[in-house]
Amino acid sequence: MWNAGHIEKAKKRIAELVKAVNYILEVRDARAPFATGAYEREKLFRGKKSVIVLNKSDIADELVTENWVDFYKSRGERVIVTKKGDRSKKLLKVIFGEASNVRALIVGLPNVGKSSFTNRLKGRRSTRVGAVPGITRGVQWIQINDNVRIIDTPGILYSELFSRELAAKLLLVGSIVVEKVNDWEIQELAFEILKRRYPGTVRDIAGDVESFDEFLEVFGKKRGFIQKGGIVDKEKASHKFFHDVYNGKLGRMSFEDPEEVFRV
Ligand SMILES: Nc1nc2c(ncn2[C@@H]2O[C@H](COP(=O)(O)OP(=O)(O)O)[C@@H](O)[C@H]2O)c(=O)[nH]1
Ligand SMILES: [Mg+2]
Repeated sequence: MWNAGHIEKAKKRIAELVKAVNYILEVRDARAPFATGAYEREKLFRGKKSVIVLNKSDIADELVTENWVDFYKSRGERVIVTKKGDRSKKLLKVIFGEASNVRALIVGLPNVGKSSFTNRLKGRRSTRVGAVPGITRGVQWIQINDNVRIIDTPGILYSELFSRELAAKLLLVGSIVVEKVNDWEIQELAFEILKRRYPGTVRDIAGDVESFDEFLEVFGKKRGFIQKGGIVDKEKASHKFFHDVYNGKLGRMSFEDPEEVFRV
């Protein structure tokens, strides 16, 4: 799904950046914290202080997010929850406390909200301040205040999507975009995961449907994705459906629980 050359390059780049920092802020999608964090983190982040940042909590199921927080805490991880609109000052306090000389790297999969989170931390006053020594061109520190500077990375990629379930969850949160998923079965599986957890939402949209195909028939008609001859354009309908899911337009949803993923 991702080009092997790109992945190797991205990994090298991150390894290089990790050397220049003393904190890693690992942004994940609160709706699927396992799926958006199941890369080789121990290897990548070796020995650095890391904080799991559960982003997009405004469109995740609140109780499920609480469960994830408890779960990570019970494993001795540091974890914070954030969303659109959170204020810089409060976030900085929660994340770094009184620590001095903070140099933090923001990492995570595509579309989990790394750039948004970086901007959120920045607030209004910060400025970009020169290159990071020894690092590939283009990377710059963002000075947040006297004590904190950060770097936003272009993002981690998986070298292997080790299960179909993982791919489906990444599709549900928009870390893999539907336009690039040619595998229809992954789309079907993603729909099944959503329907299993939120049958009421699916029923409200399309009534009692048995399959994704049937769902798209109703959804496509409702939203006007009709081709010549009155046939529903299922591809367009599917794209629209997944984009609505990414953006939380179907309501707050979470796609995995700690008990289910870790069988604890
Ligand atoms: N609802 C919601 N959307 C968010 C949040 N953070 C980011 N987004 C959206 O998620 C998409 C990807 O964000 P971006 O920062 O570009 O992700 P990046 O690829 O990890 O840098 C954008 O459409 C953002 O507006 C959040 O806390 N809540
Ligand atoms: Mg970005």
